[in-house]
Amino acid sequence: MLELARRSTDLIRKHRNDSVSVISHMDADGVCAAAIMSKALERLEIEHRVRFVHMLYQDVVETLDWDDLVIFTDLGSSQLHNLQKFKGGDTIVADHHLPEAHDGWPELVHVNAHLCGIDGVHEISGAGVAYLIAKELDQKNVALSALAIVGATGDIQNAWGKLRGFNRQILQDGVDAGVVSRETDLLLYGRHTRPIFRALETFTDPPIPGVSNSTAGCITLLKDLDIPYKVGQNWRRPIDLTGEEKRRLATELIARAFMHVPEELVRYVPSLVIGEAYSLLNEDERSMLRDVDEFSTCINSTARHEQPLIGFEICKGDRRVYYRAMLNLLRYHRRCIADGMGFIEQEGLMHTPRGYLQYFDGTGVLKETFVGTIANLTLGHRTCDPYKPIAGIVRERGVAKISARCSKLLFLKGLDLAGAIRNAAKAVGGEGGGHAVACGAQVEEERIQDFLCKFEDEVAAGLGRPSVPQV
Ligand SMILES: [Mn+2]
Repeated sequence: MLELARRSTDLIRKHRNDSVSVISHMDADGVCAAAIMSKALERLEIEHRVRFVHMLYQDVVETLDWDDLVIFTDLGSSQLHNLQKFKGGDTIVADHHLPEAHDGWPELVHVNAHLCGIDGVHEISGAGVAYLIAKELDQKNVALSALAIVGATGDIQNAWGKLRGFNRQILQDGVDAGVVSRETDLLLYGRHTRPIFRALETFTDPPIPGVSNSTAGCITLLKDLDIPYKVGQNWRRPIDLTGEEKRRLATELIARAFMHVPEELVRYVPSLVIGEAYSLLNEDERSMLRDVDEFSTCINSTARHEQPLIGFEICKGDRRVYYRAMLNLLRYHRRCIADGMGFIEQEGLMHTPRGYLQYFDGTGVLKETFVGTIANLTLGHRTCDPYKPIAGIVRERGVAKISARCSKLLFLKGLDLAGAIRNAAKAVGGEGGGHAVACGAQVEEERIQDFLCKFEDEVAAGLGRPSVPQV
């Protein structure tokens, strides 16, 4: 990997005074990867342009400009066949998705984790690969490890309750550089920003009886455990709890989850309640950007609303104009969520014939880029069986786009939802992929029922497989 990173740095230096562009994936990891690459290029005073795309489909590639050096981050590896027009030109593909073979393109430097014996699905992200190149360009770029951690989290590579494999080396770089801290903590969302009872009520994977989705229940729980949720006029945040209070709370959360979770999944519960949490030490203590998980969610929402440049500038350090723009976007995001969940509430969910899968069709109501967010939240909603995957569909111009999500418990049990959706899509002439608990596909609209049946078969088979080894 380092050898390939070195070859890319040679190529970057060679084009110091030429036209350079960075093309990246429009998701949290892709935005972080582009920001890392852009910061590294700026340090060398190399001018460059940045563009974000969903996928490198043929029609998208047509619209990309030909520059003296083109750098793809967090995409490219699995769609090299669509990049023919860049053949013969200096190109870097820095990616962690499963690569396809290529030949007759000696100018291509293909930096892919899988080609170096590293598990790109779980152990390094696109931002991580970009970071390795940045670090090779200049050791001072170690501070960018913070963004590589945000990117890995965006791709849910911490689904075990902590980062693994190569990501841990990057994490260590961040700790050594003083930009990241690592703590064992309750895995509550909003550790630095939300009152403890709010953080508790939004905890839904696994569902905790009397806690998930229940403000009153959370307040009663805290009272019963003798954990004050207010000091004077101030709400206490998860981060404000003492170690002893956290232990008491964790024990109770795990015990309650045990009552609800099916027996075969019980052993995975503790790792979803307690795990490693990461903080970014250069961010304000009460900021949404302080916790890595929240940071990545912020960046993810900019990408979901097709405003990745906002996320990109935030990653690069802007805390003024773009930060305000992001806050506005998040307000809009919350409104979209409320509307989307209202729709789910009203319509309810449908089920595939064998009952392994639940789904909804948001055509005409939900934006295609937003259906995944709603699928994710629906998983924690009372109308949903949290122990079965859920798919959200949007049909547009004869094409059905599907986003699927499942509980981390199913992933820990061994279900690879991305593999399942890829196989199912392929079986009906479509395309699919993504991450183990969050993925998507597109198929022809008239094949949607066939697709759902195939997807269900794949899920059923996947749940029968042995569990992913724990590290
Ligand atoms: Mn990625």
